[in-house]
Amino acid sequence: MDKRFGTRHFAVDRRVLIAGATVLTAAGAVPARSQERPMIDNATALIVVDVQNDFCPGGRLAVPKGDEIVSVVNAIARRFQNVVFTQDWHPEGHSSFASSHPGKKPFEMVQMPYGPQVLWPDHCTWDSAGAEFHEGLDVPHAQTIVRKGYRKEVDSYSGFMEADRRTPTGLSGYLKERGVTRAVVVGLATDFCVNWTAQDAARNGLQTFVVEDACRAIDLNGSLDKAWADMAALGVKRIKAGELG
Ligand code: VGL
Ligand code: ZN
Repeated sequence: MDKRFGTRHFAVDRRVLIAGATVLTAAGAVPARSQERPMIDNATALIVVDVQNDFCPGGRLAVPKGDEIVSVVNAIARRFQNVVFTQDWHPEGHSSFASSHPGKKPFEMVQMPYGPQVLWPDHCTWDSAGAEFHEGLDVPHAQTIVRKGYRKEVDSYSGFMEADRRTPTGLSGYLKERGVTRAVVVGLATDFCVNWTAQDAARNGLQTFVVEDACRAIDLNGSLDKAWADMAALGVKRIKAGELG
């Protein structure tokens, strides 16, 4: 091979430009079978947010069509070497539950010491079937599960930082220590936990993508439009699964 065009040149050639974003496929990666797409490079992590029974139809805080993402997530995840799951994980009587606030109903707001909080139906209580991952998820190579929302008095939509905005989960350090510089975020719900996780990924200096067809939203009072705008303001790129490269 011509020395001027070593592996570096080859790596650059494999970049795929998507709507101004650059998503990398691993340099020299060859798909296992010709119809499969190439592997995503090792510096990019897939963060699969809260694909749990309570957020799927039949669950206690069902996201409309939440289960439709499962096969999309499985297909995407097969191309990643680094996969992290987040898992919403609340004790009974969690302060984000309307049932913990006499006179309040689900989807009303309250003021918490850390700011406004939407009140939710009880969901994802540890030891409940609703907190388990959807049984169709098929990502055996996922390496880490970050649980969040386990402190009774503080919620955590983000996989990186609790709602008090002071208590990190450790995910940022985990990714940095492993040389991860880019994050692709999928899961439930687009306008809550995906949104906050993607925003925090960007704030932590990761180049961040949200795959919109691998997410579904709750959409409370315009929360979905606001989420996309807030993510865009932080440089988060909105892409479709077919655009991953
Ligand atoms: C979520 C509301 C409450 C989410 C979690 O995963 O988006 N939403 N807890
Ligand atoms: Zn929750």
